[in-house]
Amino acid sequence: MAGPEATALHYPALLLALLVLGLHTPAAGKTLRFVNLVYRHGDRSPIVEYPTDPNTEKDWPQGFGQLTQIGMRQHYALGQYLRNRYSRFLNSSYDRQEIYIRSTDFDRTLMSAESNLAGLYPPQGHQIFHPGLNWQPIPVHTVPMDDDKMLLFPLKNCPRYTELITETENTDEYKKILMENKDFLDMLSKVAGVPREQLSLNYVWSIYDTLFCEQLHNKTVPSWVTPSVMERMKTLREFYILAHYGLYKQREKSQLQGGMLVKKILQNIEQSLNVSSPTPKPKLIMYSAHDTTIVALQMALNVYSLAPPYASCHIFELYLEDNGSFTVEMYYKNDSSSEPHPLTLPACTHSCPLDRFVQIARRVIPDDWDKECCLPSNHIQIELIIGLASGCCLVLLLLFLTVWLHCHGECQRQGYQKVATGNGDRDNGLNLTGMLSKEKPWDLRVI
Ligand code: PT3
Repeated sequence: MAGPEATALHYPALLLALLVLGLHTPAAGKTLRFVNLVYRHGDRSPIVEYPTDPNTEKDWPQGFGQLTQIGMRQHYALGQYLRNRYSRFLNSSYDRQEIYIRSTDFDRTLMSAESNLAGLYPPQGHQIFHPGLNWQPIPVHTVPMDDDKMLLFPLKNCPRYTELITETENTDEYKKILMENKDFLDMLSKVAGVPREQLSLNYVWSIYDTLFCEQLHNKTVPSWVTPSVMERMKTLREFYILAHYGLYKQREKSQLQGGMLVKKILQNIEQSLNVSSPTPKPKLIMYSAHDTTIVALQMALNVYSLAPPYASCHIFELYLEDNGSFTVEMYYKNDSSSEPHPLTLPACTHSCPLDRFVQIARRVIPDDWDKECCLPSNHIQIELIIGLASGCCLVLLLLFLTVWLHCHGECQRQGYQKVATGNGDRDNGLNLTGMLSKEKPWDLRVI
């Protein structure tokens, strides 16, 4: 879904826009110019059950992987918080040109975005379309899961990334963690009913996640699920996340993962500064996604701390400073009851000059994702097809010539000769018409 998002990242254009805007803006204190949010969906039901799970999908009102009412309330509250935070920045009533929302194509993320918007844009005056209904429809855009190269992490079909994970799993640090947790994993494999060889750290995360959801919703859990077992699985989940987005060759992993989202966010910032474009640009872009989206983003920016809780929200704010320069500030709201924490990009200040922000963030942006993932690009595929086709033609031609030369030599050695039919046949480039006009079409002569 392109919407207002289909621009390339043109750094010279961005710098020119900075210059023009900077020169023409009167000094009037710091003003907020653009906001980009990335949030995790709210509380959900488990995604899967583990083999010995006493609970099943039927125990959840809407089945697995669905936003719960707790999740809806979390996002409604976040929407209200955003209404309050941006009360002077956004129009008090919904204006379709000032906001753009994109979600991954999951029920829970789409519904989280809708709950959030219910809190952010309760209808005002003429926007109330049904008396007593304090809600209005607002578009939430998405793309099919298989096409989502921006919000759905880890991004698939990237052989180099798969290779990096294998390399990570072969590091001493990774092996040490597995060694140190061997007895625990043996025990977990038995109680959870998962064959030991299948119990990867990803599987541990999945069991932990299911139990976390079940406990939060007061479902029965087996007696082996003690606080210390939960704590141990939580630590292993953190390690798994670290191993997938950091730990080893973090910059390269980021270029293949979170860098794609960083690129999009820089494009959005650039677009918000594009004064020459006649089309109105959104002041707020929000992305509704997953824990892994926030992890990939924060790892790429080197500001990651812990696995993101439900409805946690990473905030980018672009400010025009009173001296005409632009700065970017990042915040992380990971607790509904407290204000967002300021985040500081390493090697910059919390209020980071835009050009410095771009300079640092660019390091994790892939030049050509397909190429860096070692997937043949379309261009290479076409070249390969043309090369193969030419090669085949050449081989056929050589084969034909060889056979022809062989036959020709053989005929001459054996004293056979093709003769003309008398109706204009040509042989060896000689016109034999008339010479043998009274002969049978093929005549055998001894030379
Ligand atoms: O709970 O945030 C989460 C998970 O990411 C969940 O939404 C999930 O399983 N996503 C799978 C695709 C990223």
